Amino acid sequence: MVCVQLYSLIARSDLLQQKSCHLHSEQQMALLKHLLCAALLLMEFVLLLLAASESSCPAYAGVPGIPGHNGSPGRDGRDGFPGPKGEKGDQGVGAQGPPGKIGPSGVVGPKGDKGNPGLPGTGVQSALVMQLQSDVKYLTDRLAVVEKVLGFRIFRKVGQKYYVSDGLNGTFEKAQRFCSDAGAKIVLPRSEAENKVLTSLQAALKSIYVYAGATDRQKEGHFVDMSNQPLTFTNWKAKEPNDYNGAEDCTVIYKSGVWNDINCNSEWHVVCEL
Ligand code: MFB
Ligand code: CA
Ligand code: CA
Repeated sequence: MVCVQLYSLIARSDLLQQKSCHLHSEQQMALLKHLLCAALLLMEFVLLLLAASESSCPAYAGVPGIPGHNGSPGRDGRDGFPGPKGEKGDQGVGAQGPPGKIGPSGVVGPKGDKGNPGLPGTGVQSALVMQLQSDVKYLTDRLAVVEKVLGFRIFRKVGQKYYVSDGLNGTFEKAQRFCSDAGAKIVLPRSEAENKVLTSLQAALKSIYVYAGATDRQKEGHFVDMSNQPLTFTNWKAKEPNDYNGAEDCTVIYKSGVWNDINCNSEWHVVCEL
């Protein structure tokens, strides 16, 4: 209740202070006016202090002030509404006009030269590709063979084959393992020509006999190659093979080129073929 009384006193003194402090000077009240203003201000200040000291009073909102002077003019507004359409301009001078319409088709020209042959059809292309793949594989395989051949001390080219040797001596078993480890087989001439090449290599080795890849260990008197295939070419010496002492199941080739069956545990030069 105290607060209400205080606030109503403040409000009334505030109103009185606003009115009296704006009285016109003609009424010869200037001195009184200033004294009255100061007294009212002092009283408002004291009343405010009293209100603030009443901890339970809510904050005083104050009497709304007299409206202020007009503010400065605002900034220019947005552009105005578009004006009316202008008149059509004069014809441009020297300006490039728009491209003309497409003209009528020309007269058919003379027949052109004969074109180059077209690419082979799809079927032909795949055949070409397969052929190329086969050629590449062949060349790759041949290169691998040549690289092996270059690993030996001596060699001779025989058609698509090579006869190679390091001048090693050994039993048939040792010869078979040496050639197999080198990715090769024991030599076996398949024709008179191949047989002659082998003798030239034996001469270079100063060899008497070299082992050949043919035996009759499976069936006496029936010589087969290392793939157990019957021989298509032989050059047996006269009265050979004779299974001398019943213990001759391997084959050697003499430096003259004739063949003889021999004991497999005897030691002779090793020549391989790639
Ligand atoms: C035989 C021959 C055999 C032995 C023996 C010394 O020929 O067939 O293989 O080389 O001589 C007679
Ligand atoms: Ca025999
Ligand atoms: Ca013999």
